Amino acid sequence: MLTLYHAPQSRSSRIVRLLDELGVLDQVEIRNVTISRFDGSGGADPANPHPEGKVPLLVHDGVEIWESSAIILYLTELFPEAGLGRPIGHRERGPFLSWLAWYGDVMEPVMVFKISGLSHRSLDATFRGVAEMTARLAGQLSRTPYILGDSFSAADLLLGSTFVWLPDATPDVPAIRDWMERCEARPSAARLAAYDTAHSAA
Ligand SMILES: N[C@@H](CCC(=O)N[C@@H](CS)C(=O)NCC(=O)O)C(=O)O
Repeated sequence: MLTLYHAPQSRSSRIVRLLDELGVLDQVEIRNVTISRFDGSGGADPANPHPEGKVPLLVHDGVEIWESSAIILYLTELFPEAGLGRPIGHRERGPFLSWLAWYGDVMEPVMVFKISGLSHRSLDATFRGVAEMTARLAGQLSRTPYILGDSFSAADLLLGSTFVWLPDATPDVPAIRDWMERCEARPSAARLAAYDTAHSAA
């Protein structure tokens, strides 16, 4: 039994999209919950078992899995048929794990500091900044159409979700813009937007 705790238009949206890409939406119960939003609206939902009141949270047979990259790894391994993860032994396994971790350890902090207008020597020393993050992405995407190589993976879905969330922050770099266009042309992007719109209104 799989349950995803989800708040429309939030970081859990990318997990709904992943479930769609994996073709398993019918195997997961999606429970919509409220969360505290940046603008002060909303609030933690007593129906959400996440210890910090956050989403996404996946519960599998009573066991909680939290943090987007962990949930993505878990689901791509549970449902390998769609080929969105990279199994042990695959030559893209290492880069797959690395990009998932890089998202949470570098990309997201850098973006949050940027939109918060924060800058400090120790932040720069630890995470670098938007220029370095952009160069890292562009370096890969100027060599391959997707982050791991020739085919779309859950790493593209996770990294790209940053610029779905913050379209104006999409770097003006052709390799990155073309990659986002390729990722967002996938039917799952429009289906997620429709899903979240329908459930936001509810
Ligand atoms: N690093 C976590 C971040 C989760 C997170 O902060 N989610 C936001 C939604 S966009 C949330 O639940 N915020 C409510 C809160 O912080 O109370 C992940 O990617 O899963």
